[in-house]
Amino acid sequence: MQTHRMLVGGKWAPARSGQTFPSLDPATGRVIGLFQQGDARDVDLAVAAAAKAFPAWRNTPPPTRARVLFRLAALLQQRKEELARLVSLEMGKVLPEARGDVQEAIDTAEYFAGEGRRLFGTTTTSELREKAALTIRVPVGIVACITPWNFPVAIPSWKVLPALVCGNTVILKPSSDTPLCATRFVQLLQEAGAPAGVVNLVTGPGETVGDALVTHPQVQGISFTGNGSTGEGIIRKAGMKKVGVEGGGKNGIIILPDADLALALEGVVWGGYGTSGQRCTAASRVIVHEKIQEKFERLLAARVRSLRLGPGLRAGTEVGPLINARAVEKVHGYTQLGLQEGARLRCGGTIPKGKGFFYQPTLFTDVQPDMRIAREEIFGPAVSLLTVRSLDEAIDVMNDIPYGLSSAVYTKNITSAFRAIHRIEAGITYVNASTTGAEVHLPFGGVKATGHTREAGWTGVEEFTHLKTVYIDYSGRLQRAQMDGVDGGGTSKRSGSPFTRTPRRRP
Ligand code: UN1
Repeated sequence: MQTHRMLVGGKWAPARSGQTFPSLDPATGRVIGLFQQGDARDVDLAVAAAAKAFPAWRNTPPPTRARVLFRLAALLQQRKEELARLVSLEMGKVLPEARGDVQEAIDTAEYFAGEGRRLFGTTTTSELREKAALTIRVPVGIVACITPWNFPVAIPSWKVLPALVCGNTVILKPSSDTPLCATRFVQLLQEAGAPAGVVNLVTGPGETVGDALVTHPQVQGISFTGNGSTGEGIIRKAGMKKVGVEGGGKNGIIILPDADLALALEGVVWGGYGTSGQRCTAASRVIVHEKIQEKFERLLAARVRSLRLGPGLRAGTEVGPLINARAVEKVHGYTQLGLQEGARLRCGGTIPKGKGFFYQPTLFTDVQPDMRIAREEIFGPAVSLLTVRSLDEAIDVMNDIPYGLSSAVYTKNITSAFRAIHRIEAGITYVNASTTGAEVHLPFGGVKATGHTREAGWTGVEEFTHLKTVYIDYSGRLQRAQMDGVDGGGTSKRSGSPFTRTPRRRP
């Protein structure tokens, strides 16, 4: 059994605790590697390494920093298949989706490598003569990226790569369910030429490693994706640090009577059961118009029953395992709850016998908007079907939850589509496409209990920089904003202050 180390200041090091923890293959429950059980002492060392590396990295021209990302994109491309197999092994998603996970990291590396020659600020006018006004982007400093297990390569890339190109030094704290993918990702970054201390990896529990990062006085920025209540805790503890939080969703798909039903069906199956429902963007509520409810329900139940459950690495598997035994318990708990609440279990709802952390794809119908199964994030292959009488009611049901990440509407009517776009309370709305599948060059994030951070695309740059506003006065005289420019840019009469002279006349 291989024991993996953490990366601190360019060296692969053991944890101070001397302890390790295992990472499991969720399809079998087998241990696939041992990882360092880091704690606050390891965080201190990693922060010291990141602090040491920061001045040189900040002063490296962004196009030079970006070369690391270009090289990483090429390495990820070369090793795509090997990495995808690792993602499938450690996280459990089916191989074609695992390839998508790695592809998302390649796309991200390419996008943010290009950012090395952009990092745009804004140039604007001044109210005063012979004065320039502009903004430049400066790095936040030492940033902690705390990442979940469900996109074990893609999400670290969303955070670490923009942070690097923007001139920050980084400490990555991956989920303890997928440390092997994070270790490979960081090894590739090192191979791509990230200097010592610029990227550090500390593995271990959120309660110790995560907490130490969030409260460390030298850590200036935190980017977290994961559980909503952990995210809220981070916001409370982080004080004045720059914090980005994405804390889950309860995403819905509205299906109107004029929709292409076959297309909507594929969308619901993909959004609801793809990645075994373990995406923040997964579709866990289907809000169907009563005119088509019966037909749609029948079609959906038949399709869900036919889904092939199995190991992610087995060809032909459509739904892989859940991440761990706790997840199986949680999803099953929601099945019990749904039954107690009076929803109708149309299919699934059972834990298959045998090894691994599997759950039968589950469909509840006759679900009411106030039931907990319709409001809480289950993060598993469980979909609730709700019936409505109109678009207005559908939108009300869609919005009547704490979260606001992704959403979708299936309709051929442009008026209905635009009404939905404008009125749905979510960070993302798809029209005639499912709730998952965000592309890396667009902002990603939510509203309400999901959090309000936007990451990826140009908002990835915003997340990992501060704007500095710069005024350059080349007039050679004291010019006072809001006073001297009021009547025509520096030619106003003296205001009577002892600090101003009458502006010099031009020749
Ligand atoms: C997540 O689950 O937090 O849009 C990210 C999607 C993926 C990313 C999901 N590109 O489903």
